[in-house]
Amino acid sequence: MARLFKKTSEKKKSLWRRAIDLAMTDVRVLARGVDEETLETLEEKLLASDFGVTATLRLVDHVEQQARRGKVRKSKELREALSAEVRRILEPSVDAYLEAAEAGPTVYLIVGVNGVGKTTSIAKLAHRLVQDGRSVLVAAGDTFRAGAVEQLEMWAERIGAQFLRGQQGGDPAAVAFDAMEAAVSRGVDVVLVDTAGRLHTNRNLMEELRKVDRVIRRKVEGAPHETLMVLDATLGQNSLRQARAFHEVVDVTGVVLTKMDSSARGGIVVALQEEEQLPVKLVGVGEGVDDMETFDVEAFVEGIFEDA
Ligand SMILES: Nc1nc2c(ncn2[C@@H]2O[C@H](COP(=O)(O)OP(=O)(O)OP(=O)(O)O)[C@@H](O)[C@H]2O)c(=O)[nH]1
Ligand SMILES: [Mg+2]
Repeated sequence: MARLFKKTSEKKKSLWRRAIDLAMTDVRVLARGVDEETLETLEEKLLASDFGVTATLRLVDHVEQQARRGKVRKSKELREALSAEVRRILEPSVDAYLEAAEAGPTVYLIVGVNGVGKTTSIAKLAHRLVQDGRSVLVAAGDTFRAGAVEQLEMWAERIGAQFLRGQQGGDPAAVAFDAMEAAVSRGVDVVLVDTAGRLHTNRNLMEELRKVDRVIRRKVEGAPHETLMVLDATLGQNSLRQARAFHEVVDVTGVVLTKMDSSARGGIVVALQEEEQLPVKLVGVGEGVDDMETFDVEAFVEGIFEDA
């Protein structure tokens, strides 16, 4: 499959350095290796930085084993052991840019709970694609929240994207249907389908999402080329539960991690890959249309494990 999106070349290490406190000033190494207390501190720090239980145990285990083999004797070596294992966890993310159609429109479906930044992320993505010279259609599939259609329309106008209106209170699957028809007949390059925020615990709304997805699949071969789950990085481990629930309903292919400009902890990137096999593909770093980065494994690893 073709790829639509180039990675940002500039490494944004600083983004991740602010987000994770892994400064291990108190690494104590005994003759046998790293001592218990250091391992406990490490475990606490990883959990506090949102690495999640599974990845945390894997990382602490790895450090312990390396220490037993005499490979971790100093703070620097501990960091090296950790970063090597995080790199292994994030290996599937190294090439994780956005997939695109070989022919015909590329369709991205954007999903997530309320207020995480779906509509803003669509605006950012559309902006980037328009700047790249693509024709972009944004479809207002959030027919639920008052003002949602207008919010997206305003973004579309500012960015120079085509806009497909949904009827407030109407069927979002009908919007998806119209959007697919319009995209094919107009020869649009990329369609971005907005959806209403929904709690993953609401079965009716999750069913509705399934229907939107089904319509897209039926209308355009190979679509949706990406189903992007938008997650608010400040919500920590809650995001994992959200991702799991959405993944059961639609085939989530990647994550847009928003609000990394705030006090969020970036370990969630590792938790998502390790526990949900979900790569983070894009990172939101503000409210403006330019405030989005592609996720770069190397910048992430260097950022979090750099000497404090
Ligand atoms: N600081 C910061 N704010 C963001 C980011 N992304 C979105 N926001 C803000 O988060 C709020 C919600 O954004 P929306 O894009 O409307 O979120 P949504 O998921 O579409 O919300 P609903 O449609 O109501 O479910 C807005 O105030 C955005 O400006 C980000 O990366 N950083
Ligand atoms: Mg929205």
